[in-house]
Amino acid sequence: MSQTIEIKVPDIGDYKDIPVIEVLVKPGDQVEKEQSIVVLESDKATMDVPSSHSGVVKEVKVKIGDNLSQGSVVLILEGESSLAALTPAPTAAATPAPVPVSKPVAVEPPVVRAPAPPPMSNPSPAMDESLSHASPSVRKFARELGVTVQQVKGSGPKGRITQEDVQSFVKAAMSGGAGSPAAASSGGSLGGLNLIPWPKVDFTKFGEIERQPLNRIKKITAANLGRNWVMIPAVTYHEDADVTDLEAFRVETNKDNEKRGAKITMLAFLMKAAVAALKKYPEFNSSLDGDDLILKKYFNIGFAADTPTGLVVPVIKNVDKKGIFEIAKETAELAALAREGKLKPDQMQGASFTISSLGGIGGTYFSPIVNAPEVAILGVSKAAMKPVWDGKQFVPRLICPLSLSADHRVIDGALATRFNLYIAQLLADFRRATL
Ligand code: CAO
Repeated sequence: MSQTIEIKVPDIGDYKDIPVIEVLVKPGDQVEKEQSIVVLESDKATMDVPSSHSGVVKEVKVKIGDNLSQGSVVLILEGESSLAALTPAPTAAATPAPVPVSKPVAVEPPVVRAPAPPPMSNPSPAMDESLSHASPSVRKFARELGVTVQQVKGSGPKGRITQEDVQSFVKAAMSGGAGSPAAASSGGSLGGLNLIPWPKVDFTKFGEIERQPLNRIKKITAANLGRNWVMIPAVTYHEDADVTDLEAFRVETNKDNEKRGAKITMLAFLMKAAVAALKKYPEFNSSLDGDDLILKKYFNIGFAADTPTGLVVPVIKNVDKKGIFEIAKETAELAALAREGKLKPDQMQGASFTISSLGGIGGTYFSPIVNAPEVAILGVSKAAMKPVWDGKQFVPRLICPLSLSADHRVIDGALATRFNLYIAQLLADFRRATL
């Protein structure tokens, strides 16, 4: 026996009235549980809404352009009786969380983040994207490249836009050609750089090759990092922090807490030190908005997390109000979610400063890329024992390399050096944070 089931939008955090940009099913389609049924896109993130049940689509209740919130009915399914028995009045309550399909604004940091990259130019408000002839897959392809389809001239039947049209459009844009989105947009575009085209090489002339398409996270990361690298005049400042005592304290505390299963990490101390430095030097906790500087009174710290599919930047909110154990636990949980690809958009938003810690891997120093619209990022490499002159002799100390990249439009070199030095001093002696 089958039963009619309403499939609703599940909990999508603070998001409300989010436009549908793609409907992925039609009446008569067989839908599996957790299969994506519509795609929503806010100005911050794109998310797939999954079906809470399997069954056959009886009716699609939404269309492109409709605004949906938690609880909006998306589909009517003809489902299996066993499911219906479990949920006599089926609702979206059991629906898995929507999957953000655009993630970080990956670390930006060298990092990727949840927001979709901004379009390469703004569509005219008079234009309705749904009027452009393009299939959902071509629209998706265009969105991944940051192109709005109404900018593209279609060469298919009845002016239909093909994937090749989108590719040609992007090529023209990359070479700064007329009609390119970059050339068309005002300020902040890359078109003004008037760059020569990217070198086109037939690599097979030199040996065997394999072509591997970039995954979605990598494409979004590339778009964000490319923009940040070109648009932000960043300088990287290096400092050495003596973490001998801190590391000894951390190891000792972890021994004491082993039975509780709680572990404190260097990253948690770095976050606390970063917050103390942000409070002392508020320009670092800011964003540029035209000729204004937005100074933030909250202290949310993003951290670059390496995942099998690319870089993402989960965000720990209100670090100033949390203890070291709590921060360590939350970073471990968010890093695990990141690796499983299960971070929700709001878990990757709202950072005021980012830390990119490569210390668990190695390295001496590096130049992290500022994660716009933040104005600075702290890169941390592997601490190592070094001989340090104490005035009378060389003594072995555990030295942690810090690399701070800062947007020079907001932060001068002297200020950046003071900030970096202050973090190093805090790591050497956390009592300073209480002064
Ligand atoms: N110096 C020396 N050792 C360090 C260290 C440092 N600065 N930071 C961490 N370690 C050690 C820890 O002590 C730990 O050792 P034990 O297992 O013996 O205790 C080990 O490295 C792993 O540390 P951890 O479990 O605390 O993890 P983490 O805090 O180093 O990293 C996370 C967490 C999410 C930041 C990490 O998994 C990650 O993804 N790092 C990569 C980030 C990245 O890719 N950044 C570059 C972005 S730009 O391309």
